[in-house]
Amino acid sequence: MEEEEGPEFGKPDFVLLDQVTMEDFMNNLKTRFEKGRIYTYIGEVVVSVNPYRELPLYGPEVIAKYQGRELYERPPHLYAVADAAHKAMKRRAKDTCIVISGESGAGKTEASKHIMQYIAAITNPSQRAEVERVKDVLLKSTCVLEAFGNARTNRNHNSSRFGKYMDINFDFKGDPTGGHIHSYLLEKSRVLKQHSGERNFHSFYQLLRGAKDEQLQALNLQRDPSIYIFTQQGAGLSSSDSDEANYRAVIQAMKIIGFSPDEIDCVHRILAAILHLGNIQFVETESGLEVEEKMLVDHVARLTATPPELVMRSLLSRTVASGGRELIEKGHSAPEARYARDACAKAIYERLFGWIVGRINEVMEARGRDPRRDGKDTVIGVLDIYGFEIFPDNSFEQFCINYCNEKLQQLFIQLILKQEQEEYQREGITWQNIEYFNNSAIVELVERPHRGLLAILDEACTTVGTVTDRLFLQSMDTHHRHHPHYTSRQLCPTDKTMEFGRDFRIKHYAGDVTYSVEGFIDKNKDSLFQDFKRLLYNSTDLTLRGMWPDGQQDITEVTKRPLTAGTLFKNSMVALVENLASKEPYYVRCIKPNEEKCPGRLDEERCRHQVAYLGLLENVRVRRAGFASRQPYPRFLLRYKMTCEYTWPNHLLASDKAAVGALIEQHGFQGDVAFGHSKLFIRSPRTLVSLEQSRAQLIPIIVLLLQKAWRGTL
Ligand code: AD9
Ligand code: MG
Repeated sequence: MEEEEGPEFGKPDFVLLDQVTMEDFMNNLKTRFEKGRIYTYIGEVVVSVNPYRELPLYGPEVIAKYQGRELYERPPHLYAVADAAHKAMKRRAKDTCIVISGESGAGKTEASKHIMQYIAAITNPSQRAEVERVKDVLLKSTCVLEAFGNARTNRNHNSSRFGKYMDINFDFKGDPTGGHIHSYLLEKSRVLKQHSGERNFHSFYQLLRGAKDEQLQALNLQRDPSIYIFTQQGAGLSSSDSDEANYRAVIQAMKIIGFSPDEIDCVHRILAAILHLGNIQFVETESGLEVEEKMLVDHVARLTATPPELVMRSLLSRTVASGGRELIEKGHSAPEARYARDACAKAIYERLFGWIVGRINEVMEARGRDPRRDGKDTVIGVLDIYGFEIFPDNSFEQFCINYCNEKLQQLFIQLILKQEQEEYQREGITWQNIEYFNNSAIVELVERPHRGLLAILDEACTTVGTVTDRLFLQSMDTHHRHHPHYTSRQLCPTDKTMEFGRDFRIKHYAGDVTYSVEGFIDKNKDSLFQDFKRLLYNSTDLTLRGMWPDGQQDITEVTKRPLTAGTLFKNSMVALVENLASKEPYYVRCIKPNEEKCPGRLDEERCRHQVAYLGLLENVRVRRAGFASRQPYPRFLLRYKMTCEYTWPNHLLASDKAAVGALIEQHGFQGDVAFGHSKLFIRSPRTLVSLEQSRAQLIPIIVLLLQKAWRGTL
């Protein structure tokens, strides 16, 4: 690598390790990390370790160094991968995707931002206005989505609580013409409840902290987050200085994207309505259930532009169809009313988030399509999705997130192998299959029709009568008592780390996770009474009304059961994986160096675990078992021609391939290489290292000779 420094900085590619053991891998990772080299390759995969401190690795000067260069010409960097994806797209009209994975706090979102910034910086040299506009929206969308979809958690102060896949469309010049964001499973339960030390979504604190006094008054809000049940948990963390600045930044970003002042106002009213809704309490009186502070209902009604009496009615009762088409109003008990209130608060926030994503997509809708490609643009997709999660208490959300990671891991292994195999075929080189850990049994356990855990959960949700979470657990136990990746206390009575009738455990590829079934059925059903939907659909605020199109249905028409949250998630994952599989993938594997977010400290035990479950050693082995390196003949010559008398300074052979053949023969490496149609394949990293050494020894001599030649002393 041209600019890579000496051995004290470790190997820039794990493929170059002398041996592929965990020890060697960790030593290299550590050596590099301590020297501020947070990026290392495995072939074309970037392994990134979160430094938790600002490093001088980014910005226009660094970007300029990577632009248009080949991956191995510069020290490992995200920019190189972004450039490779962009080049593949531009030169070969290939759709590509960059998949960023790693656990919470490992640096995925930061990596995705660097990648976007790189792409924005290297495109549109002619400064076309419409392309600049698309770039602005792309970059600004991150700030808005983070405000509404990120929150402070114990693992990460700016944790993405949704999965994000963003397609960027490019025209034939390689300039962005539009984009589309898919969001996955927003953790909406956070609206109601946060663990100790954690916060609700940033948006709430930003509003409370950043809005002017008059605006807060108009929203009937007070500045102190501890007044609101939804923001008073996570003691001592309620707001910070950055909330105030971010409030302004988000509004600014929304304006640039194209949100109208009315729309921004509506967003704030919705946030305020949710806060008021959270403070509504119910009391049982002799005349029935009542709301304690009626004023709050008035606030909610005014902020959502709905009649207060209807808000009150939706909180205290629900409409049910009794027999035929007759509708009756059925009063809630206090727990039912609390449940309905919470479901409503969560749903309003989720719809708001979905609407924001939709509005950004409207603005980014691809324009200026390229007629030379039958109207089809090429695409780079960037996936920044939640990493594997193991908490002390794991619930439905972790179950979905970990299933998502199983799917992505499966894809990773398949594609890395597939890609290798395809390249060998293309180049006419024989290849032997490599064995690797196949996690498809775990994916099947979760998603298989009829017997998979999601199917069993759906069945429990649609069974008439009261089916409890406990019965759901029993059903899983019955179906999977012999499954190698499934267990529960019932099936393994001696294991006291699980609770009877509550816990089950999945042996994930990344480790064992114990899930509590409590709340699974409820979260999967994800039901919201039609009364709320109708109420909000009938709002006189057109923006808000637009978020509730399903509210126009009459209760008697709502016969079809909506798809469950689990099934919707599964479908979206299947579609995502299909989409990724159709593109040329690039991978960024992020590692979190320590739990304490401490700058520059690498906790070996934690990293070892991540290296293991990300399958990085396997990745190195696969890469080495095939060919450690491959280079087009002209590039190879450019780099190493000085090491051979037949090729320096220029060769006279029939082709570059023949010249490379002569060079390889002179070094005696014939047994270690294969000659493809357009590329040289080198099996052992040692060969490459040896070539690099010869080159390094010759460079000073050549420089000296050149200097002499210039001075005319030669
Ligand atoms: V989560 O799954 O969304 O909870 P991420 O996205 O993997 O997680 P994130 O990118 O948000 O993690 O990084 C966490 C924090 O680490 C950031 O807020 C930064 O403070 C810090 N970080 C991450 N990457 C870098 C970096 N390249 N340079 C400096 C970094 N700091
Ligand atoms: Mg993130």
